[in-house]
Amino acid sequence: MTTTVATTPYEGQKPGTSGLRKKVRVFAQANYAENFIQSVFDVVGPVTGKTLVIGGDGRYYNRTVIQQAIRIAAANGYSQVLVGKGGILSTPAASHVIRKYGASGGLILSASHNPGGPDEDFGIKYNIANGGPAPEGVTDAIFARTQVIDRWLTVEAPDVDLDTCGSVAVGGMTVSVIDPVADYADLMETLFDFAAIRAKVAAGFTMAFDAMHAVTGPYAVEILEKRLGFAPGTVRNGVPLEDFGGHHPDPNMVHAKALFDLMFSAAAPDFGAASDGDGDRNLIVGRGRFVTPSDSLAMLAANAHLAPGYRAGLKGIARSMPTSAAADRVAEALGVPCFETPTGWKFFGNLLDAGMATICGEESAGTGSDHVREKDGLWAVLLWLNILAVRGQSVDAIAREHWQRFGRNYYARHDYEGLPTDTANALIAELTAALPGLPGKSFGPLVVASADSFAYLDPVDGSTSANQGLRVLFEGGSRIVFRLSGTGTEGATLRVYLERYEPAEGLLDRDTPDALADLIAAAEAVAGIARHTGRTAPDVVT
Ligand code: G16
Repeated sequence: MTTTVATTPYEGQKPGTSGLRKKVRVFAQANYAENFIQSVFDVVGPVTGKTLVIGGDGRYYNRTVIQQAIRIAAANGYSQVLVGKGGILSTPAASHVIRKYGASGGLILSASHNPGGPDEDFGIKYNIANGGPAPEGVTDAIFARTQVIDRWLTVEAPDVDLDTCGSVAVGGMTVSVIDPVADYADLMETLFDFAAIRAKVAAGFTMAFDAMHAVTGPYAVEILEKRLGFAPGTVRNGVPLEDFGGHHPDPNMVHAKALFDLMFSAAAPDFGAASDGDGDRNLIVGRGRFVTPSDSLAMLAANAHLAPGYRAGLKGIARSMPTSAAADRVAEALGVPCFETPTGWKFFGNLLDAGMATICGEESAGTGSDHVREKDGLWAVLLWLNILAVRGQSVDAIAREHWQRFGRNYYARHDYEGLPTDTANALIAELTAALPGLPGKSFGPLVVASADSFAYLDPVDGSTSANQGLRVLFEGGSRIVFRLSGTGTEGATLRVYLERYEPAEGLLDRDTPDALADLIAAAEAVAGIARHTGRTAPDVVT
């Protein structure tokens, strides 16, 4: 029996870069999650007879919202819900399940790399039938719906046992609890040369994978330890915890410090990697060699043909605008197009669907391909392993050869977190107004070639997205990008992306902070970061 529950709108249910992310205590308010989920179904409906996938990264409050979503889905007329056992599905696995079972979409419950727990973050994202994040047209419509919603629908039904695979009826709908790992692991076997990697492991190749007590633990144990033969214990922090063990499940040199320290020590294994809260980000670190996400995209693209799934070559490469231009040089050498999109994986969906790009990547530690419509942490790790197995070289040697061929894009991102929103907006407004006067100006040895606010024209559907970051480009290929994060839950985060291009015949072995010193000074001079924020150093450097 369907029940209609009267409600009133909540302010601020606007999906950001990747869905609606708020504190758990915000989501826990009466009707808050229900309003948002019902708004999604109202926008993407009619949903009668359709299949919905539900999964999350296992963080605190996942199970509560999954039970709510199941009842609301039944009341709205879905015929089937597929949910990962334990409520778990990594974001790339959810994307695959949506595609494989022909679902009309999915709810992914995650706040990605943000911390979890009763006082921390939660999130809900809707993905469409191609398996990818809903495009802006859909998220805008969902937001509009949340502003006028006056009821949500539910059925009376007990909670579904999420810990036992099998099917049960909820109202007139079937809920199938599925193995969250099997389909995804099988897909990976079709893309990569598992036999070559297994042989390499059998010959003594070692790795450390930090699952950060997040969703990839069960996937990594199955694939790395069971199917590829890495020693038990290769996967560290492999049990998903609701609060990620009290840490930020963000695979960077700050939050995966233990892995970094190991990889730069005498005890380092051959290869190190990590993934984030929901399994879509990756960290790649060889023995004594960190590979920036931008470089990783370029190196993976240059070597992808060594893996069975990409032997036919790439149709194109796509990267978000703040990601370094290292991939552009690879695309040029391969004779394929390189697309520059706004930040957010949702902008890659059309290019992948249209067969215009095969590999995509972002500076924020996301890389992926047309096998799903999300970035995919373990995919990147497995492609690296495949390349290492075929080339028989270290990560460091592969990186050095790459730079000797293409030049090196020294790169860093400086984050200023928890700024008052007004302060951050004032900085951006002032800089935006100053952009037209910058070309021709010098900052130390750097001369501004051009400056603009990035806007994107989607070549597939003709839609435009304006105000996607401020770019200051210097002569010689260096640049600074300023942008406000769209994934935080408190105040504003200013991101400053610094990139310096060093040609192949130049100095390829400098320390990154040293190589970027002129750009760091120019960023301060151009934007007045200290003047606006009172901060003299970033909170996080990645
Ligand atoms: C999300 C998006 C990514 C984006 C990242 C950073 O990642 O899916 O495409 O690059 O946010 O966004 P921002 O700079 O706005 O914080 P995730 O891993 O958080 O879902």
